[in-house]
Amino acid sequence: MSVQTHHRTCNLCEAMCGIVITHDAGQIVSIKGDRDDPFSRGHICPKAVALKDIHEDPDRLRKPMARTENGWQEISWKEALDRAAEGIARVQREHGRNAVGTYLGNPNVHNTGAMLLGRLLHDSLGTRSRFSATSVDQLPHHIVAHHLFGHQLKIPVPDIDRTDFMLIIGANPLASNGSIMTVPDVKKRLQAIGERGGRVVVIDPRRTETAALADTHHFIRPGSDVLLLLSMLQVLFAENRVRRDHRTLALCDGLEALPEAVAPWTPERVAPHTGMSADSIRQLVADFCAAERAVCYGRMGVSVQAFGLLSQYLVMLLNLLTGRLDEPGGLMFTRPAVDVLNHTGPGRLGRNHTRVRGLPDFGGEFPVSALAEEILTPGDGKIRAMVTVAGNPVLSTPNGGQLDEALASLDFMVSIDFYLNETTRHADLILPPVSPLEREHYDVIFHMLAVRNTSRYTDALFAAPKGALHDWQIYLGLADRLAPPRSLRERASRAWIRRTGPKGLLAMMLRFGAWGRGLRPGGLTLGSLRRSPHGIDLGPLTPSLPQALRRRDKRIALHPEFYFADLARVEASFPDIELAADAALLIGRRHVRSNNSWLHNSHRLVKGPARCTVMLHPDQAQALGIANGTTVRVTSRVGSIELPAEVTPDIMPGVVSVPHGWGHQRAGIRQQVAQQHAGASVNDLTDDQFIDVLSGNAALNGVPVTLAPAT
Ligand SMILES: Nc1nc2c(c(=O)[nH]1)N[C@H]1C(S)=C(S)[C@@H](COP(=O)(O)OP(=O)(O)OC[C@H]3O[C@@H](n4cnc5c(=O)[nH]c(N)nc54)[C@H](O)[C@@H]3O)O[C@H]1N2
Ligand SMILES: Nc1nc2c(c(=O)[nH]1)N[C@H]1C(S)=C(S)[C@@H](COP(=O)(O)OP(=O)(O)OC[C@H]3O[C@@H](n4cnc5c(=O)[nH]c(N)nc54)[C@H](O)[C@@H]3O)O[C@H]1N2
Ligand code: SF4
Ligand SMILES: [Mo]
Repeated sequence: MSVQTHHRTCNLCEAMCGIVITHDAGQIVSIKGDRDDPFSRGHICPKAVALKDIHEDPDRLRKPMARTENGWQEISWKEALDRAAEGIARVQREHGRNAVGTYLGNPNVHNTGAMLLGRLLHDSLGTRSRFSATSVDQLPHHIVAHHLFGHQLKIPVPDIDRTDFMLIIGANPLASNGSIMTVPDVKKRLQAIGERGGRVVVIDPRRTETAALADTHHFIRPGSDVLLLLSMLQVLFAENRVRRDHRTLALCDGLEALPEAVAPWTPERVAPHTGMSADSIRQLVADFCAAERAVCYGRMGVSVQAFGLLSQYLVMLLNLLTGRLDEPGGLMFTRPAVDVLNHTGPGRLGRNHTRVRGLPDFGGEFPVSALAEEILTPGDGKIRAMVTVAGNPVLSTPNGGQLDEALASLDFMVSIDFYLNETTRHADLILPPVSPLEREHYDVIFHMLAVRNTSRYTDALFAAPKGALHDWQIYLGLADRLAPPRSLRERASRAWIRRTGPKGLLAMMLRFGAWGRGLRPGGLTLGSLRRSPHGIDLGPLTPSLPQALRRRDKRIALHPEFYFADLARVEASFPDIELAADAALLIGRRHVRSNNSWLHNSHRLVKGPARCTVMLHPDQAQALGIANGTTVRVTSRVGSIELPAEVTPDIMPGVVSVPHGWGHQRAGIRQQVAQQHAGASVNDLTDDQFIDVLSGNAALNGVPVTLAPAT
C-alpha cells in the first residue's frame, strides 16, 4: 500500500487545529499542521502528534475489563454491558435512582457522539446526582450567559483578530491555546494586535508565556480580581466614561443599580489587597476606554476562585458599559453551523441543592466539590454507585484524596474510558470506547466559541476494530438494557440512532442550521463539508443583537440584586490577613505539552526536565532555605505533597504555582510512561470546602498553603 493523506481536526483542546495525517497500511507516518485550513493556517502544538501515541499506546484499553479477585480480566462487550446494567439497576432498585451518580469529564466536550447522544445515557439512568468538570472550570461563564442572554451556551467570545486592546485576566493562551475562545494560532494573532498598533495587557499572579509577549503585565494577588474589577467599574462611573449612548446599553435591564453598588470600591481602597497601584488601575481604565476597539477576556484564573462568578459578571459588565459587546474587536456572538442551543436547556441555578452542604445545581448538575461528601455521608439519598465518563476526578477535582477514598467505598462503579487511571482503577467495570482516530469528528461546541464562523467535518481515519464500540454505542448498549423503548416511536428513534449514529443528527442539524438551506440545495451540508477537507471559513463574527438574545423579551437582564448580594462576602473577605513567611497562596499552571491528567503516557510529551514543580519567588525561597530543585513540602488544610522547587522571579512574592493532572504514583494504574513521570497531584492540596458559594464552582486558585523544605 502507498502512503495516504487524511485531513482532520485535532480534538485534544479547544483550538480545533486542522491537521494532516499521513499513514501507510494502518500505520501513522506523520502528523502535521494543515496549511490549507483557513482558520488554523497550519498551526499545531506539540500535542497533535500525541494522537498517534494515544492510538498506538499499548496501555490504551481496547476490551472491556472487569475487576476480579485476581486482578483485571478482559470480558466480552455483551457480558460487560449486561453486568454494568445489572449493577446499576440493582443499586437503583434498592436505593432509588439518585443513588447512582455520574461524572462527565472534559474530553466528552471534544467527542461528537458523546455530545450529540449523551442524553441516551442520562435518560436511561434517570438520576439527579449529576456532576462534571464544569464546576472546576467554566461554570461562571454559563451562569452569566444564562442570566444576561437567556441561555447557558450563549457566550460571547473576544474578537481577537480585530481588537486594538486586549485585556487578558487569568488566562494563559500561549500554554492553553485558548479557552472559551477557540483561537488556533493564538500567538500570531496576539502579535498581530501589536503589529496593527494595538496593545495586549495581562493581569496574572505569574509572568506567564502570554504575559511575556504582552505590552504590559501586572501581578495581581490571587483571588482579588473581584476588587480590581469593581474598582474599574467605579472609575467608569466616577469619571463618566460609561458609553450610555451605545445600543447594547439600551437593551439592558438593571443598569440603574450599578453606580451605587460599585461606588465604595475606589482604586485607592482596593490597591493594597490586589497588589496593583491605584494609578495603574486608573490608567488601565483610561487606556481601555481610549482604544477604538477593546475587549476584556477573563478565564480560568478568574473563574476558578472564591469570587469566580461575581468576577466573570464584572468582566461582562466592563465590556458592556464600555460599548464593547456585540462590536467588532470586542466580545461577539458566533453564528454556528450546528447550533446545539436549540437542543440544550437554557440552564437554571438552584433548582435543586446537594443533600449534605446545600450547594445549588446549575443546568441539572451539582458542584463536583460536593461529590465525595455525597458518597461518604451516611443517610437517605447517599450516592452508592458511580458512572464516570471520560474523566479523572481523583486528579482533577479538589481534595482528590478524599474522593479517592469515597470511590473506593462505593457499592458499584462503571467507567467509560480507555485508560486505567487514578479514577477508573476504582471501577468494577471499565468500558473503553474507540480511539479518537477511529471516529468521525465535528466540533459541536467549539465552533460555537470560535473567533471566526467556521465549519469543519472529519470522517474517521481508521475503521473501528471489529466489535469495538464508540462512546455513544456504549450509551446505547446501556440504554437498551436499562430503559428499553416503550412505544413504537421510541423504538423507531432508537433504531435510527443505532443506524446513523451522531452523523445522522449532525447532517440534520447542519441542514436546518443558520448556514444550511433546509431541503434546498446550495447550503452547508455534511456532503459539502466532506468535499472541503480543510474546513470552510464563514467569515468574521457579525453584530447580532438583539436577535441573538435567547430571552423571550429580547432584553439583557443584568440581575444586579443576585450578583451584588455577594458584595457582603467580598466585604468580609478583605482586608485579608498578612501572610506568614512560610505561607503562600496556591495557583495552577498549564504547559503546552500537557493536557489535564491524560497525556502523560506519551513519552515525547513528558520527556525532558520535570514539569510538575512548585514555582516560588526567590525572596521566599531564600527565607525558607529552598533552592532550585530542593524538594519542598507544600501543605494545605486537606493534605501535603512533595515536589521539586522552581525558584523564579516570574511569580509574585507570596504565591506558589503547581500544575494539575500529575500524581501518577497511586497504585493500580496502567500507564507505564506516566508512572515513570509521576509528579504530585495539586488537587491533594486544593480544598473541597473552598468554593465560590455563589456558583458552587471550586476555588482552585488562591488556596492557602505553607511551605517547607522536605526532610
Ligand atoms: N488544580 C487544578 N485542577 C484542575 C484544573 C486546574 O486548572 N487546576 N483544571 C480543571 C479543568 S479546566 C478541567 S476541564 C478538568 C479536567 O478534568 P477531567 O475531565 O476529570 O480529567 P481529564 O484529565 O481531562 O481526564 C480525561 C479522561 O478521559 C479519557 N478520555 C479521553 N478521550 C476520551 C473519549 O473520547 N471517550 C472517553 N470515554 N474517555 C476519554 C482519558 O483517558 C482520561 O482518563 O480538570 C480541572 N482540574
Ligand atoms: N496545554 C494545555 N492546554 C490546555 C489544557 C491543558 O491542560 N494543557 N487544558 C484545557 C482546558 S480543559 C482549559 S479549561 C483551558 C484553560 O485555559 P486558560 O484559562 O488559559 O488556563 P491556564 O493556562 O490555567 O491559565 C490561567 C491563568 O490564570 C492565572 N491565575 C491563577 N489564579 C489567578 C487569579 O486569582 N487571578 C488572575 N488574574 N489570574 C490567576 C494563572 O497563573 C494562569 O496563568 O486550557 C485548555 N488547554
Ligand atoms: S493547539 Fe495543539 S492540542 Fe490544541 S487543537 Fe491545536 S494541535 Fe491540537
Ligand atoms: Mo477545562
